[in-house]
Amino acid sequence: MNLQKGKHHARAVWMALAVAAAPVAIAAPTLTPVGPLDTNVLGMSADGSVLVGTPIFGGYAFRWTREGGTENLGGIGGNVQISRDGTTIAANVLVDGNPEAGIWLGGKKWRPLGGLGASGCPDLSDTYGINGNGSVVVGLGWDGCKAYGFRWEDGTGMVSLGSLEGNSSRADAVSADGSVIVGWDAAETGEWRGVRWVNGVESLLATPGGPSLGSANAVSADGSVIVGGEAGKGPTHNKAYVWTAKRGGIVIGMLPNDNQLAGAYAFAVSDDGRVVGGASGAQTRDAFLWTPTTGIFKLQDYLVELGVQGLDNWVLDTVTAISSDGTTIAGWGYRGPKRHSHVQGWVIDGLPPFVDTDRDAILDPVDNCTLRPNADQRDTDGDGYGNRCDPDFNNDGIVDGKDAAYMRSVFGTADPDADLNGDGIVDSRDVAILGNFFGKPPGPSGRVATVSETRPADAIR
Ligand SMILES: [Ca+2]
Ligand SMILES: [Ca+2]
Ligand SMILES: [Ca+2]
Ligand SMILES: [Ca+2]
Repeated sequence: MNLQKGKHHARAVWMALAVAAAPVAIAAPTLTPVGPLDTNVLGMSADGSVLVGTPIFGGYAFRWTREGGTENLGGIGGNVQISRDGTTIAANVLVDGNPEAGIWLGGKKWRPLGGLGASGCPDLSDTYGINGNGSVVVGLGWDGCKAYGFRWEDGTGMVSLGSLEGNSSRADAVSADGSVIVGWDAAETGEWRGVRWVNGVESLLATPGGPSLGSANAVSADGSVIVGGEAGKGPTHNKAYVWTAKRGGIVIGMLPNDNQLAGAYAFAVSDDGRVVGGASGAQTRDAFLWTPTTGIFKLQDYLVELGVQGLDNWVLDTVTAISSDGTTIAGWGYRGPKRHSHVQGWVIDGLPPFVDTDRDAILDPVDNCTLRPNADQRDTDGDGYGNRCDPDFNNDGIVDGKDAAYMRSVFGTADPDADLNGDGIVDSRDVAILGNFFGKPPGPSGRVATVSETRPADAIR
């Protein structure tokens, strides 16, 4: 009885401390609308400071910063992209009535980059990607009505990347130094196959016997990780994928969806290749993220768990950009009191690192035992520490003789709190777990500010 009474008192004090300290110790990421209503955010500098986009029906390119807001750059929009260093913006411009890839020169002035032939269809060329310092632009170039991926650089001008069998191709993205370009190459059947050009030499991403890999949409800064869509095994090619030279193509799937038309596309990847983002769904879509241990998950759900405010009126549709370190993520979605009210860009700042230390598919910031695999997240006393790391039954912050005594008193029963491993009985396995924690605090838990983060340890003794 005394133990129980003490337990509740101590828990109340502990929870009060944790709640009071949490806003200081764990600042929630923030969601900020980007650009005017009914525009898409399509690109972001590597440090997350400058974002670019265009209205949903085109018309101009814009540049957005947190300090300066939206700047209309003119041009006609298209696939507006920005160099990793934030200095150079590429988009489509109108030349003699025909769209053409161009580079922004300041104000509303643009430098058109030409085409692959004397005439287009009617586009002469379309922007799709730009490298680290803005010296290389890639995209789709037209020679009459034949279209191929292009690489443009000052000096060489616009050069066709060709294709494997003489069908169409397209260059969608380029590595920081301009040496690796990714995109698609059409088969005789018309199917878009994911490809890369390394110093101009083209190869298919898919290997015989492996999954089909469709259009490649983004490449990591160093060119080693490529992401895209239209991937899968067998007849349905509708999933997102990650490709690396070492491991080949990995189909990362899609968010759960009963619609036969559902599919997922990856559009962005962090520098280390460990955070991938895109869109998944059918008529309506949801922004997703993928990491190696968690697999694919819905971004909006994760943000809610992290305590991000202001999400109620949003449906985050598509991730289009991820900063170098993965802590800033941008895209577009629907904003307003009703779904599909208005299209608007967004950026999320201050995301914690995408680390899953114990590899149990629960990211550290929301894992209630960050160092013990506990995918079920069982926490029977509801204190934010999962049972797997919570032999501190009286919640006084230390696992000691009092906790051991409590476990002894319920040994052989189904006491939920003392059943640390969740197998339905308090037995020697649970005693062993308690033994590992003896003399130590419970946790650590991503859901509770640690003692050192809240206040000096002696304050709670
Ligand atoms: Ca984990
Ligand atoms: Ca865990
Ligand atoms: Ca607990
Ligand atoms: Ca047990």
